[in-house]
Amino acid sequence: QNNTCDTTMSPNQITPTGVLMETDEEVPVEQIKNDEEPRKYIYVWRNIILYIYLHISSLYALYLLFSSAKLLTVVQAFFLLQIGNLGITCGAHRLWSHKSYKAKTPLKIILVFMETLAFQNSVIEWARDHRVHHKFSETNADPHNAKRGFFFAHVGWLLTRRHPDVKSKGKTVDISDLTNDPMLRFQHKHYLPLMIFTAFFLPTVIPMYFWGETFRNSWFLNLLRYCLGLNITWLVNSAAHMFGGKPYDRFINPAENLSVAALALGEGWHNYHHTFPWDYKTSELGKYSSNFSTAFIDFFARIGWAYDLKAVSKEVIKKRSLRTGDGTHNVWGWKDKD
Ligand code: ST9
Ligand code: ZN
Ligand code: ZN
Repeated sequence: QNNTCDTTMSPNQITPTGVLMETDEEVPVEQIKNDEEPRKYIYVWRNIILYIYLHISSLYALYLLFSSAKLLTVVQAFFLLQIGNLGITCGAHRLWSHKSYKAKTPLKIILVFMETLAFQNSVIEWARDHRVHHKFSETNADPHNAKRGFFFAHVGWLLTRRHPDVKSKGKTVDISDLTNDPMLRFQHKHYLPLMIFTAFFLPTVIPMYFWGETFRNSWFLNLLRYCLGLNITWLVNSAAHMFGGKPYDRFINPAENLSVAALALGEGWHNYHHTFPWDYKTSELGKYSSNFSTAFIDFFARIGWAYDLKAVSKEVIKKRSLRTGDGTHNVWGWKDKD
Protein backbone atom coordinates (compact mmCIF):
# COMPACT_ATOMS: atom_id res chain seq x y z
CA GLN A 1 0.00 0.00 0.00
CA ASN A 2 1.08 3.52 -0.74
CA ASN A 3 1.26 5.39 2.56
CA THR A 4 1.45 8.83 1.06
CA CYS A 5 -2.19 8.99 0.12
CA ASP A 6 -3.76 12.44 -0.10
CA THR A 7 -7.50 12.28 -0.52
CA THR A 8 -7.71 15.97 -1.24
CA MET A 9 -5.66 16.08 -4.41
CA SER A 10 -5.46 13.94 -7.45
CA PRO A 11 -1.98 12.81 -8.30
CA ASN A 12 -2.96 13.60 -11.90
CA GLN A 13 -2.23 16.67 -13.94
CA ILE A 14 -4.92 19.17 -14.73
CA THR A 15 -5.39 19.44 -18.50
CA PRO A 16 -4.99 22.69 -20.42
CA THR A 17 -8.73 23.28 -20.02
CA GLY A 18 -8.06 23.48 -16.32
CA VAL A 19 -10.73 21.00 -15.38
CA LEU A 20 -10.27 17.46 -16.63
CA MET A 21 -8.07 14.80 -15.14
CA GLU A 22 -6.84 12.57 -17.95
CA THR A 23 -5.07 9.91 -15.97
CA ASP A 24 -6.26 7.64 -13.25
CA GLU A 25 -4.41 6.51 -10.19
CA GLU A 26 -6.18 4.56 -7.54
CA VAL A 27 -6.61 6.27 -4.21
CA PRO A 28 -4.97 3.97 -1.69
CA VAL A 29 -6.83 3.23 1.49
CA GLU A 30 -4.61 2.22 4.35
CA GLN A 31 -5.64 -1.11 5.74
CA ILE A 32 -5.78 -0.85 9.51
CA LYS A 33 -7.20 -3.98 11.06
CA ASN A 34 -10.77 -4.06 12.28
CA ASP A 35 -11.21 -5.50 15.77
CA GLU A 36 -11.93 -9.21 15.72
CA GLU A 37 -13.85 -9.10 19.01
CA PRO A 38 -16.93 -6.83 19.18
CA ARG A 39 -15.69 -3.49 20.40
CA LYS A 40 -16.56 -2.34 23.93
CA TYR A 41 -18.07 1.10 23.61
CA ILE A 42 -17.53 3.90 26.11
CA TYR A 43 -20.80 5.81 26.04
CA VAL A 44 -20.88 9.61 26.14
CA TRP A 45 -24.06 10.21 28.09
CA ARG A 46 -24.12 13.97 27.51
CA ASN A 47 -24.39 13.35 23.76
CA ILE A 48 -26.90 10.52 24.16
CA ILE A 49 -29.19 12.74 26.24
CA LEU A 50 -28.84 15.72 23.89
CA TYR A 51 -29.58 13.62 20.79
CA ILE A 52 -32.62 12.02 22.47
CA TYR A 53 -33.86 15.52 23.33
CA LEU A 54 -33.23 16.66 19.74
CA HIS A 55 -35.17 13.78 18.20
CA ILE A 56 -38.12 13.96 20.60
CA SER A 57 -38.24 17.74 20.07
CA SER A 58 -38.28 17.17 16.33
CA LEU A 59 -41.31 14.89 16.62
CA TYR A 60 -43.05 17.59 18.66
CA ALA A 61 -42.00 20.14 16.00
CA LEU A 62 -43.74 18.01 13.36
CA TYR A 63 -46.94 18.30 15.40
CA LEU A 64 -46.46 22.08 15.71
CA LEU A 65 -45.73 22.31 11.99
CA PHE A 66 -49.19 20.95 11.16
CA SER A 67 -51.06 22.67 14.00
CA SER A 68 -49.86 26.15 14.91
CA ALA A 69 -46.67 27.17 13.07
CA LYS A 70 -46.88 30.05 10.62
CA LEU A 71 -46.20 29.23 6.98
CA LEU A 72 -43.21 31.60 6.89
CA THR A 73 -41.61 29.77 9.82
CA VAL A 74 -41.92 26.49 7.94
CA VAL A 75 -40.51 28.08 4.79
CA GLN A 76 -37.59 29.46 6.79
CA ALA A 77 -36.87 26.05 8.34
CA PHE A 78 -36.82 24.40 4.91
CA PHE A 79 -34.68 27.17 3.44
CA LEU A 80 -32.15 27.04 6.30
CA LEU A 81 -32.00 23.25 6.02
CA GLN A 82 -30.85 23.57 2.42
CA ILE A 83 -28.48 26.47 3.16
CA GLY A 84 -26.83 24.54 6.00
CA ASN A 85 -26.56 21.40 3.90
CA LEU A 86 -24.96 23.35 1.05
CA GLY A 87 -22.47 24.73 3.58
CA ILE A 88 -21.52 21.13 4.37
CA THR A 89 -21.47 19.80 0.80
CA CYS A 90 -19.90 22.75 -1.04
CA GLY A 91 -17.86 24.06 1.90
CA ALA A 92 -16.73 21.51 4.49
CA HIS A 93 -16.76 18.64 2.00
CA ARG A 94 -15.89 19.63 -1.57
CA LEU A 95 -13.87 22.77 -0.90
CA TRP A 96 -12.09 22.19 2.41
CA SER A 97 -11.89 18.40 2.82
CA HIS A 98 -11.00 17.62 -0.79
CA LYS A 99 -9.79 20.92 -2.30
CA SER A 100 -11.74 19.92 -5.41
CA TYR A 101 -12.07 23.59 -6.40
CA LYS A 102 -10.80 26.95 -5.18
CA ALA A 103 -12.90 29.76 -3.78
CA LYS A 104 -12.37 33.50 -3.51
CA THR A 105 -12.71 35.17 -0.11
CA PRO A 106 -16.37 36.31 -0.45
CA LEU A 107 -17.47 32.76 -1.29
CA LYS A 108 -15.37 31.38 1.57
CA ILE A 109 -17.07 33.78 4.00
CA ILE A 110 -20.50 32.71 2.76
CA LEU A 111 -19.56 29.03 3.05
CA VAL A 112 -18.14 29.37 6.57
CA PHE A 113 -21.38 31.07 7.61
CA MET A 114 -23.46 28.32 6.02
CA GLU A 115 -21.28 25.61 7.57
CA THR A 116 -21.70 27.18 11.00
CA LEU A 117 -25.48 27.22 10.49
CA ALA A 118 -25.37 23.44 9.95
CA PHE A 119 -23.69 22.91 13.37
CA GLN A 120 -21.67 19.84 12.41
CA ASN A 121 -18.47 20.97 14.16
CA SER A 122 -15.97 23.50 12.84
CA VAL A 123 -14.69 23.15 9.29
CA ILE A 124 -11.27 22.13 10.61
CA GLU A 125 -12.73 19.32 12.73
CA TRP A 126 -15.21 18.21 10.05
CA ALA A 127 -12.59 18.12 7.30
CA ARG A 128 -10.01 16.40 9.53
CA ASP A 129 -12.48 13.61 10.34
CA HIS A 130 -13.47 13.37 6.69
CA ARG A 131 -9.91 13.08 5.40
CA VAL A 132 -9.34 10.38 8.00
CA HIS A 133 -12.55 8.67 6.81
CA HIS A 134 -11.25 8.52 3.23
CA LYS A 135 -7.71 7.52 4.07
CA PHE A 136 -8.64 4.75 6.52
CA SER A 137 -12.08 3.95 5.12
CA GLU A 138 -13.97 1.21 6.99
CA THR A 139 -11.16 0.36 9.36
CA ASN A 140 -10.76 1.01 13.09
CA ALA A 141 -9.25 4.38 12.22
CA ASP A 142 -12.34 5.53 10.32
CA PRO A 143 -14.34 7.74 12.75
CA HIS A 144 -17.65 6.33 11.41
CA ASN A 145 -16.48 2.89 10.37
CA ALA A 146 -19.49 1.37 8.54
CA LYS A 147 -18.19 -2.15 9.27
CA ARG A 148 -19.57 -1.60 12.78
CA GLY A 149 -23.10 -1.46 11.42
CA PHE A 150 -25.69 1.04 10.24
CA PHE A 151 -26.38 2.60 13.64
CA PHE A 152 -22.73 3.19 14.51
CA ALA A 153 -21.98 4.75 11.10
CA HIS A 154 -25.14 6.87 11.31
CA VAL A 155 -24.99 8.33 14.81
CA GLY A 156 -23.39 5.85 17.21
CA TRP A 157 -19.94 7.25 16.46
CA LEU A 158 -21.04 10.56 17.99
CA LEU A 159 -22.32 8.84 21.14
CA THR A 160 -19.17 6.93 22.06
CA ARG A 161 -15.48 7.64 22.60
CA ARG A 162 -13.36 7.18 19.49
CA HIS A 163 -11.32 4.11 18.77
CA PRO A 164 -7.67 4.79 19.71
CA ASP A 165 -6.72 4.18 16.04
CA VAL A 166 -8.83 7.19 14.98
CA LYS A 167 -6.64 9.44 17.10
CA SER A 168 -3.26 7.81 16.40
CA LYS A 169 -3.75 7.27 12.66
CA GLY A 170 -5.66 10.56 12.36
CA LYS A 171 -2.53 12.40 13.47
CA THR A 172 -0.79 11.22 10.28
CA VAL A 173 -3.23 13.10 8.07
CA ASP A 174 -2.03 16.54 7.02
CA ILE A 175 -4.48 19.34 7.76
CA SER A 176 -1.96 22.19 7.79
CA ASP A 177 -3.72 23.86 4.84
CA LEU A 178 -6.79 24.16 7.09
CA THR A 179 -5.06 25.13 10.32
CA ASN A 180 -3.05 27.77 8.42
CA ASP A 181 -6.18 29.42 7.02
CA PRO A 182 -6.97 32.46 9.21
CA MET A 183 -10.70 32.31 8.45
CA LEU A 184 -10.95 28.65 9.45
CA ARG A 185 -8.79 29.22 12.51
CA PHE A 186 -11.12 32.03 13.58
CA GLN A 187 -14.20 29.84 13.14
CA HIS A 188 -12.55 26.97 15.04
CA LYS A 189 -11.38 29.18 17.91
CA HIS A 190 -14.74 30.91 18.41
CA TYR A 191 -16.88 27.99 17.31
CA LEU A 192 -19.21 27.77 20.30
CA PRO A 193 -20.48 31.39 20.35
CA LEU A 194 -20.52 31.60 16.54
CA MET A 195 -22.51 28.36 16.31
CA ILE A 196 -25.00 29.33 19.04
CA PHE A 197 -25.59 32.69 17.37
CA THR A 198 -25.88 31.36 13.80
CA ALA A 199 -27.55 27.98 14.27
CA PHE A 200 -29.88 28.76 17.18
CA PHE A 201 -30.20 32.47 18.06
CA LEU A 202 -30.80 33.91 14.58
CA PRO A 203 -33.21 31.20 13.32
CA THR A 204 -35.25 31.48 16.55
CA VAL A 205 -35.37 35.27 16.77
CA ILE A 206 -36.04 36.10 13.09
CA PRO A 207 -39.55 34.54 12.95
CA MET A 208 -40.47 36.10 16.32
CA TYR A 209 -39.33 39.57 15.32
CA PHE A 210 -40.35 39.71 11.66
CA TRP A 211 -43.64 37.81 11.55
CA GLY A 212 -44.70 37.47 15.16
CA GLU A 213 -44.09 33.74 15.56
CA THR A 214 -44.22 32.28 19.09
CA PHE A 215 -40.96 31.31 20.80
CA ARG A 216 -42.17 27.72 21.03
CA ASN A 217 -42.84 27.30 17.30
CA SER A 218 -39.69 29.13 16.37
CA TRP A 219 -37.45 27.09 18.69
CA PHE A 220 -38.83 23.66 17.87
CA LEU A 221 -39.04 24.14 14.11
CA ASN A 222 -35.42 25.18 14.12
CA LEU A 223 -34.57 22.02 16.08
CA LEU A 224 -36.43 20.01 13.44
CA ARG A 225 -34.42 21.77 10.73
CA TYR A 226 -31.19 20.90 12.53
CA CYS A 227 -32.22 17.30 13.18
CA LEU A 228 -33.12 16.73 9.52
CA GLY A 229 -29.82 18.26 8.39
CA LEU A 230 -27.88 15.91 10.66
CA ASN A 231 -29.78 12.78 9.66
CA ILE A 232 -29.45 13.54 5.95
CA THR A 233 -25.68 13.96 6.35
CA TRP A 234 -25.41 10.83 8.47
CA LEU A 235 -27.22 8.81 5.76
CA VAL A 236 -24.15 9.27 3.56
CA ASN A 237 -22.08 7.50 6.22
CA SER A 238 -24.65 4.77 6.85
CA ALA A 239 -26.98 4.05 3.89
CA ALA A 240 -24.58 5.16 1.15
CA HIS A 241 -21.90 2.91 2.65
CA MET A 242 -24.25 -0.07 2.47
CA PHE A 243 -26.93 0.08 -0.21
CA GLY A 244 -26.50 0.64 -3.94
CA GLY A 245 -24.52 -0.34 -7.02
CA LYS A 246 -20.77 -0.11 -7.45
CA PRO A 247 -20.17 0.81 -11.09
CA TYR A 248 -16.74 2.33 -10.46
CA ASP A 249 -15.14 0.12 -7.80
CA ARG A 250 -16.70 -3.12 -6.65
CA PHE A 251 -13.97 -3.70 -4.06
CA ILE A 252 -15.20 -0.94 -1.73
CA ASN A 253 -18.46 -0.63 0.19
CA PRO A 254 -19.48 2.97 -0.63
CA ALA A 255 -22.31 2.74 -3.16
CA GLU A 256 -24.40 4.77 -5.60
CA ASN A 257 -27.56 5.66 -3.69
CA LEU A 258 -30.11 7.82 -5.51
CA SER A 259 -32.33 8.50 -2.45
CA VAL A 260 -29.37 9.73 -0.40
CA ALA A 261 -28.09 11.74 -3.37
CA ALA A 262 -31.41 13.53 -3.74
CA LEU A 263 -31.70 14.30 -0.02
CA ALA A 264 -28.03 15.17 0.46
CA LEU A 265 -27.77 17.48 -2.55
CA GLY A 266 -25.60 15.14 -4.60
CA GLU A 267 -23.55 13.36 -1.95
CA GLY A 268 -25.14 9.93 -2.29
CA TRP A 269 -23.09 8.97 -5.37
CA HIS A 270 -20.65 7.55 -2.93
CA ASN A 271 -19.01 4.80 -4.99
CA TYR A 272 -17.93 7.44 -7.49
CA HIS A 273 -16.84 9.79 -4.71
CA HIS A 274 -14.62 7.25 -2.94
CA THR A 275 -13.15 6.26 -6.32
CA PHE A 276 -12.50 9.82 -7.53
CA PRO A 277 -12.56 12.00 -4.36
CA TRP A 278 -11.00 15.02 -6.09
CA ASP A 279 -13.93 15.55 -8.49
CA TYR A 280 -15.84 18.71 -7.45
CA LYS A 281 -19.12 17.09 -8.61
CA THR A 282 -18.69 14.04 -6.33
CA SER A 283 -20.49 12.17 -9.10
CA GLU A 284 -20.37 11.49 -12.80
CA LEU A 285 -23.82 12.64 -13.83
CA GLY A 286 -26.60 14.78 -12.52
CA LYS A 287 -26.78 18.39 -11.54
CA TYR A 288 -30.09 20.04 -10.86
CA SER A 289 -32.02 16.81 -10.27
CA SER A 290 -29.73 14.95 -7.91
CA ASN A 291 -26.70 17.12 -7.33
CA PHE A 292 -27.75 20.64 -6.45
CA SER A 293 -24.35 21.28 -4.81
CA THR A 294 -22.74 21.05 -8.25
CA ALA A 295 -25.20 23.61 -9.61
CA PHE A 296 -24.31 25.88 -6.66
CA ILE A 297 -20.56 25.64 -7.37
CA ASP A 298 -21.14 26.09 -11.12
CA PHE A 299 -23.09 29.26 -10.42
CA PHE A 300 -20.20 30.72 -8.42
CA ALA A 301 -17.76 29.57 -11.10
CA ARG A 302 -19.75 31.59 -13.63
CA ILE A 303 -19.34 34.78 -11.57
CA GLY A 304 -15.67 33.96 -10.92
CA TRP A 305 -15.84 33.27 -7.17
CA ALA A 306 -15.15 29.55 -7.66
CA TYR A 307 -12.34 28.44 -9.97
CA ASP A 308 -9.98 25.57 -10.79
CA LEU A 309 -12.86 23.10 -10.65
CA LYS A 310 -11.43 19.59 -10.87
CA ALA A 311 -13.25 16.82 -12.72
CA VAL A 312 -12.41 13.41 -14.09
CA SER A 313 -12.51 12.80 -17.83
CA LYS A 314 -15.03 10.37 -19.30
CA GLU A 315 -12.20 8.24 -20.70
CA VAL A 316 -10.69 7.75 -17.26
CA ILE A 317 -14.07 6.91 -15.76
CA LYS A 318 -14.77 4.44 -18.54
CA LYS A 319 -11.42 2.68 -18.17
CA ARG A 320 -11.75 2.50 -14.42
CA SER A 321 -15.31 1.17 -14.58
CA LEU A 322 -14.25 -1.55 -16.98
CA ARG A 323 -11.34 -2.49 -14.76
CA THR A 324 -12.82 -2.38 -11.26
CA GLY A 325 -16.57 -1.74 -11.61
CA ASP A 326 -19.32 -4.25 -10.89
CA GLY A 327 -20.55 -4.15 -14.48
CA THR A 328 -23.53 -1.88 -13.86
CA HIS A 329 -21.88 1.14 -15.48
CA ASN A 330 -23.21 1.89 -18.92
CA VAL A 331 -19.72 2.45 -20.30
CA TRP A 332 -20.71 2.45 -23.95
CA GLY A 333 -23.93 4.43 -23.81
CA TRP A 334 -22.97 7.58 -22.03
CA LYS A 335 -25.08 10.63 -22.02
CA ASP A 336 -25.36 13.41 -19.52
CA LYS A 337 -28.78 13.76 -18.03
CA ASP A 338 -28.70 17.49 -17.38
C1 ST9 B 1 -21.85 15.89 13.15
C2 ST9 B 1 -20.77 15.64 12.18
O1 ST9 B 1 -22.94 15.48 13.03
C3 ST9 B 1 -21.33 15.01 10.95
C4 ST9 B 1 -20.22 14.71 10.04
C5 ST9 B 1 -20.67 13.78 9.01
C6 ST9 B 1 -19.57 13.45 8.14
C7 ST9 B 1 -20.10 12.90 6.86
C8 ST9 B 1 -18.98 12.50 6.01
C9 ST9 B 1 -19.37 11.66 4.86
C10 ST9 B 1 -20.21 12.37 3.92
C11 ST9 B 1 -19.47 13.04 2.85
C12 ST9 B 1 -20.39 13.82 2.03
C13 ST9 B 1 -20.94 15.01 2.73
C14 ST9 B 1 -22.38 14.82 2.95
C15 ST9 B 1 -23.10 16.03 3.37
C16 ST9 B 1 -24.53 15.93 3.15
C17 ST9 B 1 -25.26 17.13 3.64
C18 ST9 B 1 -26.55 17.34 2.97
N1 ST9 B 1 -7.91 12.83 13.55
O2 ST9 B 1 -13.42 14.09 19.56
P1 ST9 B 1 -12.59 13.85 20.77
C19 ST9 B 1 -7.82 13.55 18.58
S1 ST9 B 1 -21.38 16.87 14.47
C20 ST9 B 1 -6.91 13.22 14.33
O3 ST9 B 1 -12.91 14.64 22.01
P2 ST9 B 1 -13.44 11.43 22.10
C21 ST9 B 1 -7.61 15.02 18.63
O4 ST9 B 1 -6.34 15.29 19.17
C22 ST9 B 1 -22.84 17.15 15.32
N2 ST9 B 1 -7.03 13.36 15.64
O5 ST9 B 1 -12.57 12.27 21.08
C23 ST9 B 1 -8.68 15.47 19.60
O6 ST9 B 1 -8.31 16.68 20.15
P3 ST9 B 1 -8.95 18.07 19.53
C24 ST9 B 1 -22.62 18.05 16.47
C25 ST9 B 1 -8.22 13.11 16.19
O7 ST9 B 1 -13.12 11.82 23.50
C26 ST9 B 1 -8.70 14.32 20.59
O8 ST9 B 1 -8.42 13.17 19.79
N3 ST9 B 1 -21.44 17.74 17.24
C27 ST9 B 1 -9.31 12.72 15.42
O9 ST9 B 1 -13.28 10.02 21.74
C28 ST9 B 1 -10.03 14.10 21.31
O10 ST9 B 1 -11.07 14.10 20.35
C29 ST9 B 1 -21.40 16.73 18.12
O11 ST9 B 1 -22.35 16.01 18.32
C30 ST9 B 1 -9.13 12.58 14.04
N4 ST9 B 1 -10.12 12.21 13.21
O12 ST9 B 1 -14.95 11.95 21.84
C31 ST9 B 1 -20.08 16.58 18.82
N5 ST9 B 1 -10.38 12.57 16.22
O13 ST9 B 1 -10.33 18.14 20.06
C32 ST9 B 1 -19.83 15.19 18.88
C33 ST9 B 1 -9.97 12.85 17.45
O14 ST9 B 1 -8.03 19.11 20.06
N6 ST9 B 1 -18.45 14.88 19.24
N7 ST9 B 1 -8.66 13.18 17.45
O15 ST9 B 1 -8.92 18.00 18.04
C34 ST9 B 1 -18.06 14.53 20.47
O16 ST9 B 1 -18.74 14.76 21.47
C35 ST9 B 1 -16.76 13.78 20.58
O17 ST9 B 1 -15.97 14.02 19.43
C36 ST9 B 1 -17.03 12.25 20.71
C37 ST9 B 1 -15.67 11.52 20.73
C38 ST9 B 1 -17.78 11.94 21.97
C39 ST9 B 1 -17.80 11.73 19.49
ZN1 ZN C 1 -17.73 7.69 2.78
ZN1 ZN D 1 -15.38 12.98 0.72
